[in-house]
Amino acid sequence: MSFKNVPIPAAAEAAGFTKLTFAEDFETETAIDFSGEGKPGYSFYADRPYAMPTLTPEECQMRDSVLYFCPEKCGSAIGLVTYSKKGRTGYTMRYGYAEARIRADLPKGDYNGVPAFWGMEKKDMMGEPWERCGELDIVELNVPKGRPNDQQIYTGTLHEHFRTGKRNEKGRYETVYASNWVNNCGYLDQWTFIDDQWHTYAALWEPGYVAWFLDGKMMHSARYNATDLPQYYHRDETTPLPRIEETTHPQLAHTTWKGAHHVMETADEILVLGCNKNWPMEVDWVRVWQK
Ligand SMILES: [Ca+2]
Repeated sequence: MSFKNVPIPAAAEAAGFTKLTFAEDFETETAIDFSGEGKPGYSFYADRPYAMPTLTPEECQMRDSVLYFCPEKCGSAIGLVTYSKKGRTGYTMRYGYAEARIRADLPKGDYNGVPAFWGMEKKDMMGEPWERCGELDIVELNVPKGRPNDQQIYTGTLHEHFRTGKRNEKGRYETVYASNWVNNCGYLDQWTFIDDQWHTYAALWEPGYVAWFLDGKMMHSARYNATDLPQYYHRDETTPLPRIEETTHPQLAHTTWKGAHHVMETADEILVLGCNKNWPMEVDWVRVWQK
């Protein structure tokens, strides 16, 4: 880490998140552990959860303080992670301001992982049992539905995943429904198109509240609690976005949206960088500011 005199983002400072608790500039060999063993002292780990193959140095090249990330297989945008399942070491986040400077070109064909900087609960990535699990997508680039790969758009989303708690015949925990995602850009009035230049993507996460930022400007926010439906807002923070009040899975009808995302209050999020060789991305740095 070589982060002296890094300016605190205005939104982070306003929330009291003035301590830099994670910082990676992709300049030194301690940026990524390729050993597959999960050795302490690295920022990112190439050994991945969910029995995915360990990433190789060819897929994660570093030049001139930039990560050129083009993983061959990156289902669900799971690439480099800040916590190693094998070594049980690394970084997790609960509350703070997480940001990354990222550049991506348009997709060059089929892809199975979009350029993304996001967080998933440690208990899921470690293969532990859970019933509800929170996911914080700080940024995912997407292509508008029904259009060719000629535009990339910005999305920032909260997901809550549900499980029954039972194991299937293979011993894996049964997931009955995942992602009651509410606030993807499809629910905003206008898409936010992203060009091929560098941009800074961030999320501010406080108890009951998440706000998403693009180049320091708030894009949208969400408020949630344990007893009501989550509410999402336009960037003015006063105009509510429409709620989605149905679930697509009948087994969860009784829990429909109630208290969705309050699970985040006990979430330790492992941060993830993901993309695909047909939709690679470059990452200049990743930082997290906390109290
Ligand atoms: Ca850098």
